[in-house]
Amino acid sequence: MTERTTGPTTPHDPAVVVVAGALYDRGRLLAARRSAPVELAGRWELPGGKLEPGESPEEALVRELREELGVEVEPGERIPGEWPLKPGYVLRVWTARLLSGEPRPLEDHDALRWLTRSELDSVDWLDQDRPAVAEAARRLPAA
Ligand code: DCM
Repeated sequence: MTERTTGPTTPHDPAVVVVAGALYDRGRLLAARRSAPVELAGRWELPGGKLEPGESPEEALVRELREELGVEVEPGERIPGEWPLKPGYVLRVWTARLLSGEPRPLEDHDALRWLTRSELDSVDWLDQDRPAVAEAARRLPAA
């Protein structure tokens, strides 16, 4: 996807919102390993991306997961909270249900894993994603 090179330029600019999906399928949560940028590569995240002008967060989530993973999803509820990323960027997370397709790492990722609750600690999540992952995990059946 196109990468903004700068964040907001004045303290009065609102933060850029990054939406990510806690994507569920059959009692498992999808984790995606970033392939870029270099400082984030190899770490695992809830897949998503930046909100574009005029989009609702749910629309952005559907678009991002279509672009990045090749799947159709149905957004659910927002996971309460908001987490700072790099300066000027915040992360907000929605649950989402897989409607169709098998996720493939088409953009920004080089590996995907479906994790049961007991497997969630087996990947190295980005620090900023951990609170949302913990909250998402509460909604998964124990395995
Ligand atoms: N990001 C993150 N956690 C996520 C999704 C994205 O920390 N679950 C960060 C990585 C990038 C920025 O948000 O710095 C924009 O993401 P992308 O490059 O995927 O658009």
